[in-house]
Amino acid sequence: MASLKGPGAARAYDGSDLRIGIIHARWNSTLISALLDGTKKSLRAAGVRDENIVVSSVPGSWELPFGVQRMYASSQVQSAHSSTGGALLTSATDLLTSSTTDLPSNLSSSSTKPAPSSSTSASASTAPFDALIAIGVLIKGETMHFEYIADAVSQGLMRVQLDSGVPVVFGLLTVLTEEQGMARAGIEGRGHNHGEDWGSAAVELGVKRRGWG
Ligand code: DLZ
Repeated sequence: MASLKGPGAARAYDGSDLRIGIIHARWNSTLISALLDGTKKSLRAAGVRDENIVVSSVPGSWELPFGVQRMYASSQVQSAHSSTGGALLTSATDLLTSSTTDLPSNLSSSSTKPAPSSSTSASASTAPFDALIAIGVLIKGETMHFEYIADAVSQGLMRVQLDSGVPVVFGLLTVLTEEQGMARAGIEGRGHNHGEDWGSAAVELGVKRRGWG
């Protein structure tokens, strides 16, 4: 059925051999937690294995472009280490491929199995990420802060994906009120959880990146 809003129908993409990195800001953590859950739900529905979903966090949305860039670079280093049989990881690699959300335990998803690092799990992929998802929530305040951050983060994320050639899904909500954020995070049965669209976009782009057509 045609839809006015949203990404519309797409064929189902198989994410079973994809490795996906998620990096989220910790500001507005209730909304972030719901969006993260929605994202993981759709990744799993597309077949992405829990051990191949790596989640890390940064303080606020401003830090997302840097976090995404380093997370991807770290995965390349990690991949090179494992392909040469090296077990050593740099501290930066360890830090940025952390498998926990850093959200307080009451906000992070209890159903999420921590994704083990490649050196501790036989089944976890050690390949560089096929796609990354940057999640943040900016709520407009009384100053120009919102505009500056929203613009810089949007441009930064676009730059990372074009410079690196790895898709970076834009999971940045820019809302005027908390209410709007709740509707877009599907909280309390309201609206639609946009995280689900972000997970699907990551799988589609991760697959297409390997070969378009
Ligand atoms: C400072 C700030 C403000 C006021 N609002 C938000 C917000 O709504 N969402 C968000 O993700 N981050 C916010 N931040 C934090 C900045 O993104 C950043 O973490 C700090 O300025 C430190 O660089």
